[in-house]
Amino acid sequence: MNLRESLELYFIMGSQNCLKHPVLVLEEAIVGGITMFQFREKGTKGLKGHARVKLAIELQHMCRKYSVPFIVNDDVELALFIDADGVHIGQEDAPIEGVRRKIGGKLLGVSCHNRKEAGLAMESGADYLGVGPMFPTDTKQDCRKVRGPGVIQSIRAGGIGIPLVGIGGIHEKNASQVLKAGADGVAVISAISRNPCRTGMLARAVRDTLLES
Ligand code: FQP
Ligand code: MG
Repeated sequence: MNLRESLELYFIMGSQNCLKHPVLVLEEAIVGGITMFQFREKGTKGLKGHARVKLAIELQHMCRKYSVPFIVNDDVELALFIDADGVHIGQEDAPIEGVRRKIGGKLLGVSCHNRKEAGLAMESGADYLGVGPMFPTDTKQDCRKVRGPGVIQSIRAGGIGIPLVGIGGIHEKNASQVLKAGADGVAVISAISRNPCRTGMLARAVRDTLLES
């Protein structure tokens, strides 16, 4: 699968987002139709140390079983240690060029909030962008102000064509707005982690919108 296709329905989570065991949540999400996964174990409720690494490996094995790309959030050393498929970093994390040098050919995703950050991320070696927040969300406490799908239109209008997902407050009812604005896919945490049995509904909403356009 190429990267653009893998970004269609990008599921992000850690144990702090789940109401049952994260491995069960992930398998249900994969069966429901997610196309990429990001391990984001962080915050005061997140696992630490050995337990965190152990969970990462368990989730990575589940992804391998179904050939779903496995990305690590923030932690470049963990991604290298377990040989993940890639890393996702934000504007407040390590500098993009340095991470690119460390990870070689692994996938590199970068969070962006506007056209300027998107352009710089692309020049610095990002493979894909995560743009948001699209809508209000409670999942991330240190979240920036809501941009709306319009920021994706402005990034595309600015000539930035690399693979890109929208993130923040996305669910089956508003996903189509994000795709119609020019995203290749949507990234979600709560929409799936709190309700993995509904993954199929979201996957179909995304698929149908992409087929229409
Ligand atoms: N986009 C994506 C993705 N994944 C993310 N984790 C973020 C944006 C947010 O560093 P960041 O990244 O701003 O915050 P945090 O490390 O708390 O997640 F594109 F993959 F959907
Ligand atoms: Mg980060």
